[in-house]
Amino acid sequence: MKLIGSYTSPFVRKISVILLEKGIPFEFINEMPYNAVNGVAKYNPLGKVPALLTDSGECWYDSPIITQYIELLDIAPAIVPQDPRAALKMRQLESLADGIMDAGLVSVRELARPAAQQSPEELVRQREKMSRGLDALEGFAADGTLRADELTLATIATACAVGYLNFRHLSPGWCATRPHLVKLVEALFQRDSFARTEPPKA
Ligand SMILES: N[C@@H](CCC(=O)N[C@@H](CS)C(=O)NCC(=O)O)C(=O)O
Repeated sequence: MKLIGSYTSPFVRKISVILLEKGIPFEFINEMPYNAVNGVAKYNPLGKVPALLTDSGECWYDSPIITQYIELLDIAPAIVPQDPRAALKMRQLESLADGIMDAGLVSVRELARPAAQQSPEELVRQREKMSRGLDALEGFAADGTLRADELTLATIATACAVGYLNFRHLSPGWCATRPHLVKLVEALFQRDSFARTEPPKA
């Protein structure tokens, strides 16, 4: 199995963590989708990472589809419940965490533009998405929907989203008012799979 990705992408990290946790061997193909010349479109016509190339030559993208594919392999530990409604709820939490990653990514792209071309309104819009998303995750961590002692698709995606905000310094001080989320992500960050997938220091 080959995972096409970049070391800084939170979506790629989500997939790497799941493969590591399940002990599924994979080769990492490092591609930078934002480079003018890159090989990503060979695997995903949309030019985005992650993509997962299986040994039989199937290619899967985007990350929620890849997580479904991996779960279908039925390799322990299961990270999505069997019950279809419970599974749907978990995938909604994955979408919430992914949406925070999306907003983070848009912000990073906006901030990479020359200062005069940046849109302060767009940056505020994205910051509000991140903030509301974090508040929602804090609520789920507080009411026990997300538990620090559980390794699930939702807790993995949550920790990847928060890890990305930390890495890009996008929401400084987020932890001051979200104690349950802090406890949750700190537990996940202790895991070997998260230590091995930490984004490189710039
Ligand atoms: N919904 C996609 C999002 C993936 C995504 O946005 N990946 C970024 C890197 S973090 C990318 O490849 N961007 C390249 C581009 O948009 O051209 C997923 O979950 O896989």
